[in-house]
This record gives sequence, structure tokens and C-alpha cells, in this order.
Amino acid sequence: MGACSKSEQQAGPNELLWYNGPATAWLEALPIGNSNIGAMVYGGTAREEIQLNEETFWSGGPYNCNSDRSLARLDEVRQLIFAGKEEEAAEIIDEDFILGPHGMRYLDAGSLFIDFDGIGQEQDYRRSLDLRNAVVQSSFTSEGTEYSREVFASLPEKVLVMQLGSSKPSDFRISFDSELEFETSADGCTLVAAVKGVEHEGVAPALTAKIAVLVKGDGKAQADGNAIKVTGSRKSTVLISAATNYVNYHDVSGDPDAINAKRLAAAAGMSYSTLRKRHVNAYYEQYGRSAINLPAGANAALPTELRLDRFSGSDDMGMVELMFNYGKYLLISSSQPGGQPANLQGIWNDEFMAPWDSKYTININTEMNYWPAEVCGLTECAEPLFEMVRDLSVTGAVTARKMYDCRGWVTHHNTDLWRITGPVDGAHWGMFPNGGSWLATHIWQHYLYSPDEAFLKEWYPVLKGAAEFYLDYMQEDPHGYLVVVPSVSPEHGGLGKRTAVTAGCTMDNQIAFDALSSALEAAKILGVDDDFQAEAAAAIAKLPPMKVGRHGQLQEWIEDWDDPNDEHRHISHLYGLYPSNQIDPVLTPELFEGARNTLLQRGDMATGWSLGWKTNFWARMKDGDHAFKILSNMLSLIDADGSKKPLYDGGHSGRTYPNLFDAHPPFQIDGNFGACAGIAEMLLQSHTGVVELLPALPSAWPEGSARGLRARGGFVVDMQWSDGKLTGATITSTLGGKLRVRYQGKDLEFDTTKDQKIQI
Ligand code: FUC
Repeated sequence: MGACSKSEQQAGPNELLWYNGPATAWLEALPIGNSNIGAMVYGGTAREEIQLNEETFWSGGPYNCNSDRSLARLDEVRQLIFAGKEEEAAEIIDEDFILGPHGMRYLDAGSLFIDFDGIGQEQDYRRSLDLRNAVVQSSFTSEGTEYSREVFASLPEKVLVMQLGSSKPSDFRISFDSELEFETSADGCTLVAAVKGVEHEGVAPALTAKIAVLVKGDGKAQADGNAIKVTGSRKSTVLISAATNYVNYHDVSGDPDAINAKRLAAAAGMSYSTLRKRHVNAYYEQYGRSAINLPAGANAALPTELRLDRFSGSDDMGMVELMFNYGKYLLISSSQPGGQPANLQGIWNDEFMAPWDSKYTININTEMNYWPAEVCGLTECAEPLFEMVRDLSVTGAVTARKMYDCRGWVTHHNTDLWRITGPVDGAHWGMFPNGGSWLATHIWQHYLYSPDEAFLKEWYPVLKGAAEFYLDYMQEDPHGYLVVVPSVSPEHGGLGKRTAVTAGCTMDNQIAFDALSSALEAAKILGVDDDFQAEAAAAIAKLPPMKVGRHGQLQEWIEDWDDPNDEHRHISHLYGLYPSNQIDPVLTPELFEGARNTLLQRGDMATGWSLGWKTNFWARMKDGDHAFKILSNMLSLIDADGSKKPLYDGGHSGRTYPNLFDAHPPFQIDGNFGACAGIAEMLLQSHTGVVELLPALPSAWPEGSARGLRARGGFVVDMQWSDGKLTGATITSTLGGKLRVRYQGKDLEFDTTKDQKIQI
């Protein structure tokens, strides 16, 4: 452990994915990324493939999907729902609220191919992804020549950098191919590929990738048709830049050529080792802020795919540490300041029609992507999410006014690069007016982790707008409660209901509570908006309470419509347990017990992201063994071919691909982030204002340590445990103030000063 070191260190077995053969499928290839460019590296021998993505390469262009027919039918829809005629209400919503485009899709740019002459059967093959240094390497011997390759996505220079080495001079050809319409031109040692995106309403995005080859020594690079031919190379560096015409969600006048030229000129001015050093330092500055340590078992020496396959029932807890590290790696690689937030696949997609368009599904998935950010100290990785929320507060204000005649702003269950905020897909999925306000809770949570009034002041209008929407949208129901209507409990209808459309379901009330109470709290801290404060407080008092139903479950709806045999993947009404903090073993013991019964009824198997959520739920239940059981269900191998077979609830198949990407299936990155956050949640919780150490330590992790985990209030936790008991902790108070600590039934309190270290 110890403090962040600037010098490069070897990755240990829990920081390394490695394989003894090239990838034969995309889900065996290894991801690299610097937020703007993502790439999947196959590690091929005679033919290497680097599949490329650029985070702003989406179909279409600026647009919205706000219906101008919904307002006229809103009252009718509300009355039908209150009269129990939800299906009729859903029909009207489908007809008049949902306009057409389902949202734009995230595109695959294409692949760079490197074809080598004279490579036959390989020996001593090895490829790896080093999470400590964020580099992918491959090496092998063929026909008496040793080949070694290394590639990384430079964080500071925003280009991909690859080094191709061979012990004897080698010849190869670099070319580009894409499923989309494209043109390539080669000139000397540079290759330019111009790719046309998929058009929507007359707008097609444009991407340009520029590839420069720098050959060392006697080797030569020259244009060869639409490719670059390199001869006599022992060491060559390939630099790849990619950019689109996207400037922001309403401006597509960018100049990708200018961006590429600038980035490549800067990178070409540095040696390979300088580029590498700058990248590793920038990356480790983020990655090294937090760490956990769990002992690796004998399986740790196995290639990753086999190690994963043998995880179940083994003592290889280092595999859990590896998944935690991978979560951090993927977040750093897919979400950096100035870039786009991580989408359903982060930034990695090789399909023309990606599952669910690889966009932002904000009825759970995008939120899950950001659960590890604060606790792992990767706070700047959440900046793209905050900036997206800022955009949505603008586009969503138009939707709120136009579709519902409400103040504030709203976003439904999906958004995309163009920041759409209206409902899409159909009432059952799309009629979810809580997506934006759920995203906005991340801003409030950031404030709780790092209280800073300037931050709160900057974001207060966004928080207030989310709350104001509820003040206008909510209606009094026949019982006198204020309810969100129309709405859905995500993608799930109650017993006997053929639609999810409803009023005031539990998740509505919980998210509305968070939106209203965080804006109210923020207004109090900032000493502003007395009238708004009064209005928000009055609305909070009229929200429906959570209830326990006839099966002992926490009710998903205002009525007791739960089916105890239903294992649906969305357990939306437990939002109040995690990520929120409205269900507590001491303050609301009946609800806590109800939540436990719900979890038991929903079962231990699910889609990848649902397992990620369940890990966190069981951690909040303080049941480490159950949380670990769920994690183990996730840490089961699904082979790369399984990717096209969508399995939903109850599908008892593996949930992690050979490259450790999470399987819904198909691949969705949310589960990787849910697992990473869940592991942290088992070791540290701070949602009640108390820093709780080892709240859900499973019996399978008797020995271990953690460093740099963040707790709310500006605290940083280092700790060790042995024999399942805390043996020591150092808590750094970065801001000063009261510190409450709980572990093993003990409660301690300290008045801290800024930067004070409390030893336990
Ligand atoms: C929600 C989920 C699905 C899937 C999709 C991207 O609609 O119900 O399981 O994760 O998002």
C-alpha cells in the first residue's frame, strides 16, 4: 500500500488481465480508453485489430422528442389512472405523448488493421491488460523473431499510442475498415479515414480518424494505396487520433481535422517513453487514490478466463479485488472531464446496431455507472455526468413546459448525445418522469462527500429545477396524497396489470422526496428562496408513505400489487434502501424488514446490472455473506458467443465475459460499476452520517485492507482487518468537523480539525 507513487510499478496478479492466446471475439479483446477514444485490442499475431470508438460519434444530430399533443390529454390520462384504467391511459400515452424517434445510437467507428508479413505459428504467446499502468501488451515468437506490442489510450494527449517491436526487421501494412460509409487516403506515413455516421432527419455526424506512423532506425513507411506500408521496422510507433464534428448537443460545426492535427502534432513531438510516462502518471494519479487488498488464492496464477471460471467456491478473493480494480479502470478510461458520460457500454461498441442503442438508460443503468465515483475518490470522472445533467436541465425545461405545463425540468427514461428529455419507446418504459431528477441526486451526493458551498451554489438552480417540476407535476390522489402521475415503476406492472403505467409508485415517492429535500436543504444552506422552501416542505409532508404489504414485502406500488413469485430484474422500490437512504434498520425497522423480504422474494440471480444492484442492497442490509453470494453469481464465466443471446430474469447463465466485461447479457458496463461500488459498500458505509467500517464484511474475506476509500463529510479511510475483525484504521478528515465512527458494535465520536488523522 503506501501513498501514490509517481514511478511505474509492476501490476500484481489482482491488477492484471492476461491470456495465452489472441482474442477470437470482441468480448475477449481488451478495452483501453481516455474517455474520448475507446479501443478494443485483439492481440492478433499476423493480423492485429484495434477496433475504434469515439465518444461523440452517435447517429443523427440535434433534435428533441417533445410531444405537442400531450398537454391536451394530460388530465384525461390522470383521471383514467385514478379510476384504475391504467391500460386506457397507457394507450393515450402511446398515441399522444410518445412521438417517434427512440433516441439516437452510439456508433462503431471501424477498425485499424495491421497485417504482418512472415508470421506463422506463434510460440510463447501472452497478452495482458495492466490495470496499474493502463496499458495492453502482447508478445510472442514466430519463425525465430520475437514480437512485442504495447498500446495505450493516452489520458493527457487524447490519442492512442501503439508501439510495434520485433527482434528482426519486419514488414507490415496498416489499413482501416468500417461497416459505415467511409473514405481513406494515405499520404507518406499518415492515413486519414473519414467516416460518415448514420443520418437522422437530414443530419449525419462525421468522424475523422488520423493515423501517423513513426518508424525508428532504417525502417520506412510509405503510402500504399489506401494503406501505409512499413518495411524493415524493428520499432515503430503508431499514433491515432479521432474526432467528430460534435461541439455540443446543439452545435455540430466542429472541425475534426483541426482537432486531429493538433493532437497528433503535440504527441509526435514526444518520444514513446515520454508519452508512456505522461500517460501512466496521469492515470495512476486517479487510479492510485484508493485500493483494496484481498488475498489471492492459488488460482491467481491462472490466465484470467480460467481464473474466473474457477472462482466459484475457491479461496481466490483476489478475483474480487481484480473486479474492484477493473471497475476503477473502466470508469477512468470512459469518463473524463470535458468528455461524455459513460454510456450503456462505457465507450466500447463494435456493433452497427448496438443493444439498446448503447445510449443512456436513466431508469437505473447510467446512475449505476457512477456509483463507484465518490467512494473511490474518482470524483472528476463524474464531471461528464454533472455536465450532462446541466444540459438536461435546459432541454428538460422545454419538455416540462411544453408537454406538462410545469416549471423546472424533466427527463424520462432515456437520453442520448443530443440530450433528449421526452418519453420514448412506449408508455411501459418511457413514462418515467424521474430519470433526470435521479441523475441530479449525484450532484447532491457529491456535495455530501465533499461539502463545498461554491459547488452547491453553482448547482443549486439545477437541483431546484428538478424539485420545481415535482411541485407542479404531482397531483392529489383520491387518498389525499401528492403523487407523481402519470408515471411507471420502471418497466414493471403490478399483479394483474398489463402496463407499468401508474401513479405514485414507491420509487416515484422516493425520488421526489430526494429531489425536494435536497433542494430544500440546499436552499437552507445557501439562505435563499424562502417561498420555495415552504412549498417544498409542504409537498414533502404530503408524499405517500412506504408500506409493507401482505407478503411481508416492501410494496412497489401504492396498492398491494406485488407478486412474491415474480423475480423481475428491476427492484425499483428499493431505491430508498440504495442508493438513497430512506430505509434504515434503526429508524424504520419494519420497512427494513420489508425490503429484506422483497430481496428474498426476488431471488439471487438476475441480469448483470441487477446483480450489481443486489450486491449493494445486501451490503445495506449489513449481510456480507449474502452480498458476496450475489457477487459470486456475477463472477461466473459466460463465453463470448453468449453475447447475442439475451437472457432476462432468472436466466441461470454466466454474467462475466472472458475480458471481464459484465453480461446482462448482452454486454452492459453498468454491472461492472455496480459490482465495484458494491464491494466498497461492503467495506465502508457513510449514508447515515456515521462512518461505518466493515458494515458487511463476508466471512469469505477474513483478511484484508483498504486504502483511500471516501466517506461522506470529507473523510478518507484506510483500514486493515484480520480474522474478520478490524485491527486498525486511519481516518483523515480533509475538511474538519465532527466524525462519528461505528465498527463492531462500537460508536465513537471525534471533533476533528482539517487534515487531522484519527487513529482507531
Ligand atoms: C433497462 C433494463 C434492461 C436493459 C436496458 C438497457 O430497460 O430493463 O434490462 O438493461 O435498460
